[in-house]
Amino acid sequence: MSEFTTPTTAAVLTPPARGAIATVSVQGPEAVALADRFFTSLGKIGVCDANVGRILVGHWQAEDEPIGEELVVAKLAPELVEIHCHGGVQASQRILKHLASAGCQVQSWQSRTTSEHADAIIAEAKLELPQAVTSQAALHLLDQANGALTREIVTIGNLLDNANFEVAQEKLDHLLSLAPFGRHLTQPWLIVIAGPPNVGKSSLLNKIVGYDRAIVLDMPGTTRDVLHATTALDGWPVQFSDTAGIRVSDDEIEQAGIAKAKVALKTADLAIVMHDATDLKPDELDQSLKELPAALHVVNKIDLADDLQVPESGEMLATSAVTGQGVPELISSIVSHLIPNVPQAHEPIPFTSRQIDGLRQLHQQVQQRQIDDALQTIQTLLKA
Ligand SMILES: Nc1nc2c(ncn2[C@@H]2O[C@H](COP(=O)(O)OP(=O)(O)OP(=O)(O)O)[C@@H](O)[C@H]2O)c(=O)[nH]1
Ligand SMILES: [Mg+2]
Repeated sequence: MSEFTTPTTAAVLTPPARGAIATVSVQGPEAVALADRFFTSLGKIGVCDANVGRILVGHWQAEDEPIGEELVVAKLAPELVEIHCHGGVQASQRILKHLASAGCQVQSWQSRTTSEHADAIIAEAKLELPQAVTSQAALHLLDQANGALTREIVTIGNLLDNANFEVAQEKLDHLLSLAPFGRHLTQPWLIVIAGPPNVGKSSLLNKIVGYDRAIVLDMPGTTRDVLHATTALDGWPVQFSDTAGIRVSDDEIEQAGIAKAKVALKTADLAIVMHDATDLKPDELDQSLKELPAALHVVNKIDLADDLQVPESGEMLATSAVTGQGVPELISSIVSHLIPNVPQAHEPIPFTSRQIDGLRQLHQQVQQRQIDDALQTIQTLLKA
């Protein structure tokens, strides 16, 4: 089939996991002929004779194989056929193998998605959508898949064409301010729980995620490795990391755990630095916990401290990881710290590093009034 100028391609659209049904999409001038080569419908209607929109039930079998499969073929367009076979990896791979043996090009669903969209940003949104782990994150990505960011970038291009540089610059400033939010639509915010030993770090993690993720013991130095737990706060994806209590220690394993805790703190979007209400000594905190760029300080075990005097310097929240007191307020603080301004529905948001890098470059070009270069950057952003 190499003589065809437009290739016919096949892609599995469903994930390679256990499932009832898998879908193989065949697109191109030979799509219908390829389906007819392996498929016989129950009503003996060929896919070539079926009207567009017709769904056919029948039998799929390669000539050289002793056994076939009952499945459904849908003719979605004159050059687009979907084969709905049994789920899992084997059945769909077998169909791909048959199609490939007849000259069809096999492609990934990602390549198929990219090739279906001339607009690079819309294609990226469609590729990222399956990675969204919460419905709120998915809704914002869906807005971008429906063209919100593309339209904004086109508007910025029009502003540049009309020498309206200040407004273009304002729009770019706003878009770039949403970049951290956009990146976290598919990657959870990283929150590291840290502090001295035995203050209740693991207990707080367990309380927030609602199950016993970490071992809790009344023994300083219980947690050694960094433990992760993923959850959603107010509908936003977050990953908590529980860490070893930071103190001076001779124990080699504990030292290794403390080193890992310090590394985790460096990559955190937010640190929760915990203190013990029954032994409150914020001034004695390890230096590594004092100079964090983004931290919420939490005094835990308030159920044990009737006359707790929370230091006035800096904001401190009070919790009990045992009774749950103060935990909802802590969660609200975490969310408002990570996402001070939740974008409106349908708002344009950059969400991939390619887009963010491109917008930064564009921002610089507009600032320096390199307008021809800026318009070129816009073209590249929209058509990768
Ligand atoms: N009463 C009370 N006890 C708590 C609270 N939080 C933790 N504890 C107790 O304090 C002890 C230590 O708790 P952990 O959660 O293991 O403390 P940690 O900070 O993870 O300790 P390390 O892993 O050793 O650094 C356990 O006995 C917990 O039950 C709290 O809010 N109130
Ligand atoms: Mg612990």
